[in-house]
Amino acid sequence: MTHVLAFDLGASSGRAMLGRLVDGKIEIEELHRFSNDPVQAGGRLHWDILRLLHELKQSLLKAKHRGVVIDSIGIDTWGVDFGMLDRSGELLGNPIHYRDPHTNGKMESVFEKVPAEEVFARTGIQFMSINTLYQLASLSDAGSVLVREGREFLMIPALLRYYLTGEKHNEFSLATTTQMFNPLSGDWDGRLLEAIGVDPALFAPVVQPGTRVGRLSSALCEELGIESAPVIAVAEHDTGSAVAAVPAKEQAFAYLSCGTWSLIGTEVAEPVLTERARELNFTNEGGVYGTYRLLKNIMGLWILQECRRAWEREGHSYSFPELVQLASAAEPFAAFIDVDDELFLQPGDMAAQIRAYCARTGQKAPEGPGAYVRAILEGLAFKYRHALEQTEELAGVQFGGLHMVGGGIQNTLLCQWTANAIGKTVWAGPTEGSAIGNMLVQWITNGDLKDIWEARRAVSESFPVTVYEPGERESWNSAYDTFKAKTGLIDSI
Ligand code: ADP
Ligand code: LRH
Repeated sequence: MTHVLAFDLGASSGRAMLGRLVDGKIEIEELHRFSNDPVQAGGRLHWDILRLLHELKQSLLKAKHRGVVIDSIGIDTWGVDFGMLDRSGELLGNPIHYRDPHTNGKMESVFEKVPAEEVFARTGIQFMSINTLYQLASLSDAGSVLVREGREFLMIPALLRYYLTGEKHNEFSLATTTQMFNPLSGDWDGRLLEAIGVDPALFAPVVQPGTRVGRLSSALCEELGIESAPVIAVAEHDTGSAVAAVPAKEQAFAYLSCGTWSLIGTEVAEPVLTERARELNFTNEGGVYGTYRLLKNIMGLWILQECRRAWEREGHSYSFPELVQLASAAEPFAAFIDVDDELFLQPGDMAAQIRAYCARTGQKAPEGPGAYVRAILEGLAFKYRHALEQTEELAGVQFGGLHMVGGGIQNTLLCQWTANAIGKTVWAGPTEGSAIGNMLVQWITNGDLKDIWEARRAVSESFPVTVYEPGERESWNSAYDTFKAKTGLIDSI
């Protein structure tokens, strides 16, 4: 029996999952799970890349101890971040975390060189200060060694793959998240790179999801005492892998990938580069097999994660299920927050940020953890409705319901409130969407599944889906109006 191994690294945790296909059904097994803890050092927030590499090696050892033969391996991670290699292939510095504040104000300074309209026309990507374009602009302006001495730009999965195989390739789905990749030319956008003072020669051509990109190196195999195995560039953007695993039967479907971030949208054949898409600040990220992911990045459960961390620092430890329980007992529609406000982007005491938001918008601050969590979850559900309506407008489709995947679907209250807010059915599952999508592309490449639609059918036949029907609508509709008034969000046409 052969297996594929999926490394799926989210912003809060990573896992190594073994997958096998048995009579067309998918079976998955968690080999290893580890937290992904950013590290503040030298005035910068970093990813602990060598710790992550260590965890991948631990996973390979666990696979060895399980006695399984690995057919192939794929890696997916969060978007936008990267490492830079020097002329001898050494990593320059520890990769910087997208939440480091060095990109504050950088969007505006890039737009002085290339107008925002042109940036969107060239990339089709949502304007967010975390995008690689603004990270590199900041490093370039600061005369960073990464820009001066860098010879090879590798996004996080490509960097990890380089350490496992010695090969260097970036992958398409992830490349698009940088806002430096032009979907029309199918290549890195030289004009944008030159405008920010970065040499386009640092960017090797990208490979498509499903490309075989090397094998575990002999040095690594010797170190771990393991057999080599092929490595496949899957949809190396975790959201790209999650969307690949949505168990949709219809071609036009809506999804919400729910984890540290919330990504809501639909799959399209071509990027939507219209004026309206730019105005609504939508994104067109690369998908699998020639598709694009027309979606909106929403701040997501990050705010809840940060609240939990802050309460822990104060000596109050809550599990996620406990927080959900407290929220369900709190008063409904007491405070309305726009989860995408910039107050919530950087790490910190989110309860204090919520109080600041309430003060700014003339609302009474929540009292007690349950009230804070309630405001966050309701705020997310309202934002999902807002973005789903905009997706429908841009794609010209009315969706019958919403597929939710990712770790966040374990929050059953959020799933139910999402159904209430959007007034449509929510189908929740699978939880491990990204890891499963990672596996699907490997199986298609290996010839074990025919195409993405056979793969999605296998997902729907292998994993339970929980159905949430919208409950009482009147109070959610009138609360949505209050939400828009308090947050100042505009309506879709
Ligand atoms: P990422 O891949 O971005 O690191 P995940 O998809 O693993 O994130 O989702 C993590 C989120 O899922 C957590 O922030 C938390 O809000 C939610 N979550 C995880 N487990 C539970 C649970 N048992 N009950 C409720 N929510 C949960
Ligand atoms: C979700 C995600 C999202 C964004 C963000 C940086 O994990 O990949 O799609 O790109 O992280």
